[in-house]
Amino acid sequence: MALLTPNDLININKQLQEADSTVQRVTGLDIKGICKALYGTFPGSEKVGIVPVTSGNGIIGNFSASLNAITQYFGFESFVTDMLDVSGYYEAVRNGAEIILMADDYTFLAHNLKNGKMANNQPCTGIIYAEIASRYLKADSKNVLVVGLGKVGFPGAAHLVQKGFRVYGYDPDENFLQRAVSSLGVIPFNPEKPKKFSIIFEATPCANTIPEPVLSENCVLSTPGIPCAISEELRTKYDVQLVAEPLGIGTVSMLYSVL
Ligand code: NAD
Ligand code: 2YJ
Ligand code: MG
Repeated sequence: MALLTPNDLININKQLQEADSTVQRVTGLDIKGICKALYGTFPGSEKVGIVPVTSGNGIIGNFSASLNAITQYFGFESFVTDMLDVSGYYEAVRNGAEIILMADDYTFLAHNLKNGKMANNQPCTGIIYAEIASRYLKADSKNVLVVGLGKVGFPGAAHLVQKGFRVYGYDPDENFLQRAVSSLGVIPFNPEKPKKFSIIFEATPCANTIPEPVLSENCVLSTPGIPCAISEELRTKYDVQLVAEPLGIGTVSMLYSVL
């Protein structure tokens, strides 16, 4: 289980602003516009309570503060509880939180206490990064390459299949690849026989996962994976439109999905 580090979250507002302008350039919509199109919802005056959780590997420096900055960037009212864990949850509800955000080492959830809806970060992240990729205004075809078919990649691949894309998938774990082939109809991608793509969605915990021969000039690489899937050298060489941000895009996808 890859954990975020405080370093990933440095300057989260700047990272969000940059991601927002890339999303706008790539799709014609900003991140809020993508969320509205995806879920058909938009925020009213929901108050978000963020509860720091100490279990397992414990508090991640910058995590709760970053969630607070992210929720406010997207127009929600929010606060971080002073207390932790169960006492923090109690504090959040007593202080009028309508949506709870909290994470341990396995699950990062959003729970809307008013309507009962609950979201998990992994599928919500996969779906929104896939949605952004699918909206590339200069895409040359309906072909998409999905690299990594785990907890984030699989739901993203499913979303692309559902939207009518021809989805090529790659995962070195044969079981994960076969699951996507048999249950989604994903076409297994063979890195030995590469072809070029203008849309790539990546979700792995590894660096340098995109083989150079699949990159086409000015392609979109939409990737929540940490560390980044592509070197700065390759990004520049192919003028890749890179959508990559460590926490905010997935979080706002969770929030809109529970409205
Ligand atoms: P996971 O372990 O469930 O899945 C990762 C998959 O990638 C596995 O199936 C693995 O076999 C595959 N993989 C490994 N190396 C590969 C390679 N070279 N090529 C292709 N596939 C490869 O992990 P996950 O929960 O799906 O998370 C994926 C990444 O996304 C992690 O780095 C995680 O931290 C990150 N993440 C980011 C955000 C965000 O908001 N940016 C949100 C959630 C998760
Ligand atoms: O409250 C805190 O500071 C910590 N308990 C946050 C833990 C955050 N958890 C993760 O980063 C895990 N990878 C689980 C979330 C999966 C989505 N990336
Ligand atoms: Mg994100």
